[in-house]
Amino acid sequence: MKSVAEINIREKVGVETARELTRQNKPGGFMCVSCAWGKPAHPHIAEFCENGAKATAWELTSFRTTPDFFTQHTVTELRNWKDYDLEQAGRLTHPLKYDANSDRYVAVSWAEAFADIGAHLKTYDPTKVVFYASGRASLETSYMWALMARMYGSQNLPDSSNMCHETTSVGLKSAIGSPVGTIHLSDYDQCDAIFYFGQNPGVNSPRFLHPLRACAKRGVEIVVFNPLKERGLERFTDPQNPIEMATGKSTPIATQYHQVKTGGDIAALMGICKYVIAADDQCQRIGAPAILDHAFIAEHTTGFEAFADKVRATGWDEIERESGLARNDLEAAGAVYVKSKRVICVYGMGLTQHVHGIDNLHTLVNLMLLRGNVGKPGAGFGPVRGHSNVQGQRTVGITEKPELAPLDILKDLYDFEPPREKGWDTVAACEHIVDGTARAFIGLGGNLARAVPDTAAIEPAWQQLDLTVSIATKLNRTHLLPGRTCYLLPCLGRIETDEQASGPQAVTMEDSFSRIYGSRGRATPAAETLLSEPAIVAGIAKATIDPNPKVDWDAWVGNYALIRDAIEATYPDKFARFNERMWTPGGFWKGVPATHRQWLTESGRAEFNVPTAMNASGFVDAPGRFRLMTLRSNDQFNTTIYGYHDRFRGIKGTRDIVFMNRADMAEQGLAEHDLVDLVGDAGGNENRRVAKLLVVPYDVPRGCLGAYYPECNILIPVTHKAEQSHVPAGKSVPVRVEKSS
Ligand SMILES: Nc1nc2c(c(=O)[nH]1)N[C@H]1C(S)=C(S)[C@@H](COP(=O)(O)OP(=O)(O)OC[C@H]3O[C@@H](n4cnc5c(=O)[nH]c(N)nc54)[C@H](O)[C@@H]3O)O[C@H]1N2
Ligand SMILES: Nc1nc2c(c(=O)[nH]1)N[C@H]1C(S)=C(S)[C@@H](COP(=O)(O)OP(=O)(O)OC[C@H]3O[C@@H](n4cnc5c(=O)[nH]c(N)nc54)[C@H](O)[C@@H]3O)O[C@H]1N2
Ligand SMILES: [Mo]
Repeated sequence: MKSVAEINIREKVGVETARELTRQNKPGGFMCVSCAWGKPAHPHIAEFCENGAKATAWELTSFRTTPDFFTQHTVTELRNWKDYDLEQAGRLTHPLKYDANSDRYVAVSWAEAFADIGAHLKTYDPTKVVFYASGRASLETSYMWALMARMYGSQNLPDSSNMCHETTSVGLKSAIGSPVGTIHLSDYDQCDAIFYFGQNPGVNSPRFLHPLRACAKRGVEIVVFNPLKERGLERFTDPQNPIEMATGKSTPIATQYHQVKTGGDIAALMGICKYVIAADDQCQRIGAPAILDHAFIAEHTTGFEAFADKVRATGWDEIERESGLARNDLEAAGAVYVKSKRVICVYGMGLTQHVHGIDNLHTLVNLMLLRGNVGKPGAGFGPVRGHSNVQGQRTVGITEKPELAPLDILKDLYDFEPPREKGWDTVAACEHIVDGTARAFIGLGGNLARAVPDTAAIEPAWQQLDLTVSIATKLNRTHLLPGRTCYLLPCLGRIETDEQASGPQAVTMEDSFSRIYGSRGRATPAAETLLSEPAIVAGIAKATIDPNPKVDWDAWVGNYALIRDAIEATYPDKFARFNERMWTPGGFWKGVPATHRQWLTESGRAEFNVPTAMNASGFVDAPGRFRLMTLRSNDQFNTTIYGYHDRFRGIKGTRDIVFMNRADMAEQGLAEHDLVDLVGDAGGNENRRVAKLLVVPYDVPRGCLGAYYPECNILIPVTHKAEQSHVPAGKSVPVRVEKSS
C-alpha cells in the first residue's frame, strides 16, 4: 500500500486513477497493462496488486514529454539519462521526427509521418524490414499489425515472446502438442500439489498469491525450485486482509524450498523422476499397487522406456553435482509427487531462458506424464506468461513462423499472396541489424534495443538502419538510437478512452490461461494529439500498401467490432461469436487440445524426451567462472524502471548490485560492499563488462550470481540463446568477477 501511495504521489495522479483502480481486471472494466495473470469471473473488491497499481499510475501520470521537452534536450544528451529518468519524463504527446542537424526530435503532423514512412518502406525489400511487437497491444491491433506486415511482404514478425516463453511454445508443442498452458484458474482449487520452478509471483504476477495462499491453507504441498529464496514463495501477508495486515501475520507458502543451482533443473527433475520410477519398480517387485500411471503411459504416450532407461542409468552423484541439491531433498520432493493425485507445475523465466531450456521443459513434461498429470482437473502445466497480451499476439498471427499463421485463409480472405518463407525471430533480427542486412525497424511498443542481449553491439548498428519507427507511450533508450530516418509515434494507452467514428471502443486480450476478454478504457487521454494503436497501424498500412478492396483500414479503425469480425473469420474455431463472447465474466476460452488429452504432436501422443544435457546453462564450469542470472527487481516492469528499491530482497536505492554467496566472496577475496566488475566469460575476445556493482552477500547457491536486467544485457552474447526456441539465455550467463579499479 505504501509503495503504491508513493508512486501515486510521485506521478501526481488525480482522483481519476483511484477511480480506474476500482475497474482494474473487472468484467466491463479495463484489463491490467502489467502481467498476463488470469482475471477471475468473481474478482476481489480490489483485483489489482502493488505492481498492477504502479503500472496504472505509470500510464495515467500527469507528466508529459512534449515537443518542448525535446527543444531542451538533444538526443545525444538523453542517451546519458537513465531508463528511469527517460520514462519519468512522462507520456509522449506528439508525433515526432528525428532531425539530425539539431540532434533533436521535432513535432510533425501525423499525415506527414505516415506518408514519409510509407514512401521509405516502399523502397525496401520487405524481407529486410523488422516488425517487432512487445506483447501489450490488443488482439485487434495485433491482428492488423501482422496483416500489414504480410501484405507488405514481410514475415519478420518477432515479438517479446521470442525473449520469453518461446521455449514454452516450442517445448510444450513438441511434447504435448499444445504450445501454451493447459490449466484453468479453477484447477488451483482442485490440485493436491504444486511443483514450482523459476518464477517469482510476489513481483511478477502478484495476484497469483491469492490462489497460492488458498492452496497453502487447503494443505496443498507447494514444492519450490529456485536458486533464490523469493519472499512471495516463502510467505504471504495479504494486503487485502485487514487482520493479516494489522497483525503482520502471514501464510507460509512453500512446503519445500529447494535452492537449485542456476541451470540445474534438468538434473533436479531427473532426480525426482529417479525416485518415482525406483518406487514404482519396487512396487512391481513386491506386487504393490503401481505408482506410475501405466494405463495413461500406454494409451497416451510414447518414448517412456527410453526415458526410464536414461533415468535408471543416471547416477545420484551426477544428479547431486548438476542440481546442487542433496539426494534426500530430491527424494522428499519425489515423495510429494508420488502421494499427490493432481499436480500442477508452474514455471517462468527460470526454465525458459537457458541454452537447454527445451530440455528443462521436456524433463518437466516427463515428470508430469509419469502419473498422467495433464488433461484432468487439478493437474497440468501453468506457465506464467509475461506481457498482458503476449500470448494473444501469437494467437492472432504475430509470428515469424509461417506454419503458425493461417496463410491460406488470409490469402482467401484478402486476395493477396502472403510470404511463405520463415521470417526473423528476435535474435535473428538483432543479428541482421548488426550485420547490416536489416534496412528498417518498426516497433509496436517495447524497448527492443534495450531488452536484447549484446547491447553494446546492437546500439551502434541500430543507428545504421535506414528507417526506425517506434509506436510508444513513453520515451525509452531504443528511441534514442535513431536510424537515418526516424519517427516516434505516441499512442493511447489501454486505460484511456478510445473514441472513434462509431463511438468509444473496447479492445480484447488473452491471458496465461488462454482466456480472452474485453477491456474498456475510460480515463482522459494523455493528449488530444494521440492516436490509438489501430489508427497508427492503419496510417502506416495505407501509406505503404497498395489499396486492396477487401481491406478497409478506415472502417476497421472506425469500429473495432469489425476487426473482431475479421479475427473470427480468420480463426473461426477459437473466436466464434467473438463480439458477443468478449464480455463473458472471466473471459472465454480459446481451447487447448492437450487439456482434453488430444495430442497434436508428430506421433499423435504425448512424448517423453530424453534430455540432451544435464546442465541447462550450455557451458562448462571453470574456476572463476560464474553463472549469472539476470533478474527483475520489485520496482520495474521489464525495461521500465519504477524506482530503485527491491524491497523483498532488501535492496534500497540502487540497482547497481550483484548478489553473491558468502563462500564465493571469500574465495574471490571480496568483502561486503566491495565494488566489482562483471566480465563476460564466454570465451574468445571478451570485452563485455558491467562496471562497479556493489557486492551483496546473499543466500544463492555457490557459483551463481544475480544482477539486474536490463543493465546486464551487455554481458550476454547474442549467440548465447536457447536451442530451438532462440530465447536469449539470460538466466545463466558465463561471467567472471573482477575487483573494480
Ligand atoms: N512487476 C513486474 N511484473 C512482470 C514483469 C516485470 O518486469 N515486473 N515482467 C513480465 C514479463 S514480460 C515476464 S516474462 C514475467 C517474468 O516473470 P518471471 O518468470 O518470474 O521472471 P524473472 O523475474 O526473470 O525470473 C524468475 C525466477 O527465476 C529464478 N531463476 C533464475 N534462474 C533459475 C534456474 O536456473 N532455475 C530455477 N528453477 N529458477 C531460476 C529467479 O530466481 C527468479 O525468481 O513477468 C511479467 N510480469
Ligand atoms: N537479460 C535479460 N533480458 C531480458 C529478460 C530477462 O529476464 N533478462 N526478459 C525478456 C523478456 S521476458 C521480455 S518480455 C523482454 C521485454 O522487452 P520489451 O517488451 O521490448 O520491453 P518493455 O520494457 O516491456 O517495453 C517498455 C516500453 O513499452 C512502451 N509501452 C508501454 N505501454 C505501451 C502501450 O500501451 N503501447 C505501446 N505502443 N507502447 C507501450 C513504452 O514506451 C515503454 O518504454 O525483455 C527480455 N529481455
Ligand atoms: Mo516476458
